[in-house]
Amino acid sequence: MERGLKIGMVGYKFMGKAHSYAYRALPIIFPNYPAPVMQIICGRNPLDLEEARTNWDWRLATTDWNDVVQRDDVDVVDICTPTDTHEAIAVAAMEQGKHVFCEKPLGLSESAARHMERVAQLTGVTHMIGFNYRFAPAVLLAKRLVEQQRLGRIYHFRAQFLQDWIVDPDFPLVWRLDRTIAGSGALGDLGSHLIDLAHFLIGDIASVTGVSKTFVSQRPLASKMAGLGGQSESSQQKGPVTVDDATVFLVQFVNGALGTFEATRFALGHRSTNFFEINGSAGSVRFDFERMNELSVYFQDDADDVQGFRRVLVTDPPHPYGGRWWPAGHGLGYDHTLVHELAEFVSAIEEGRSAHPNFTDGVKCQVVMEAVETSCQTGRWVTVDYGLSGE
Ligand code: SOE
Repeated sequence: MERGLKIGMVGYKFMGKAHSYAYRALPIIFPNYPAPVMQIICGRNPLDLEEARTNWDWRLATTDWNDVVQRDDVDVVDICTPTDTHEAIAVAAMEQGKHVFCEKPLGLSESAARHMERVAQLTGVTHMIGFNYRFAPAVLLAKRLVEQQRLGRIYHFRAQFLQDWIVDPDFPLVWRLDRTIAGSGALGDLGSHLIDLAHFLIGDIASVTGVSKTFVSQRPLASKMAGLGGQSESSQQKGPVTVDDATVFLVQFVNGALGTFEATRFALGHRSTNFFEINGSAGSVRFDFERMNELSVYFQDDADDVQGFRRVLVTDPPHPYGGRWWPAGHGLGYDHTLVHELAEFVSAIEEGRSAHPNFTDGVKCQVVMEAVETSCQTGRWVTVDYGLSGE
């Protein structure tokens, strides 16, 4: 019986490539975890699919995800597809007893996400969602400082996820701009990460108020499906953008802290700025993904003549994942957060425990996003009711 976890992955664009890379690195960096076996990759276009299979060294390939979920030689299904297919693939896979890793956001709606969570609980499989920024060492250090009360009582959490890839009005109408496929725009694609970080670092949210905008409402039809980076040829015909280009919102946390959030694809000059700052009664921290190996910290009890934010390079042995990769001073990147999250997933499967973040975190995120959308439509504050059936 071959050891290791046999992976069936659905999707081969940005996330499919990133996860393939992470599976390759896993056994080198986490040799004591079950080694992933890259068994079968699934995608729609046979030519692109075969190129992905050979380039990333997957054993098999299929254009039918039903094949992936039904195979006896697959233990895990990794869903790297657009949002509209998450629910069907995940439910079918879990009903076949497969463990499931699903990219964010979990589903097209709160009800879809709750269905996925319910099936995960009924089938008892290990389930996880791809909120990868939790796994940056500097983010984990910020969490440690909050949990150890070293920032004191938390007053503010401010977070921004800023991109600019569709500022050009001639950028074509790709799937991320179609509500029926993506579920939402900047809110679900970028805001979901910020909401998860808020839950992870600060706690539950009591109420929200928001405003969203679609700056460019019509775009050239994409002559073929293209992803974020893939420039598809644009036709002269135009179609409607049915998602938000930007959503900004305020939250009141259950613990009394205030939150300000900004998710936009129209922040010209920001390729993928993912930033948060936490202000407490005893200190503050600042994380900027563009300098992801650093955490800026401020502590009130520093001597009066040296008060100020200082930079901690989060690569030393006492730091999260310190020493796991390289000696102190050698930084990590975006890809390392994916290796960390997949290490959490395979170790949870091996140890028979819950993985975190999981589908319950996905449901909580979906609940907050729908509250924000309701507020954007009504112009009022909306109370958040997680109504969790989970653990
Ligand atoms: C595109 O906006 C995107 O790839 C998101 O979908 C990812 O979740 C984020 O990590 C980077 O930007």
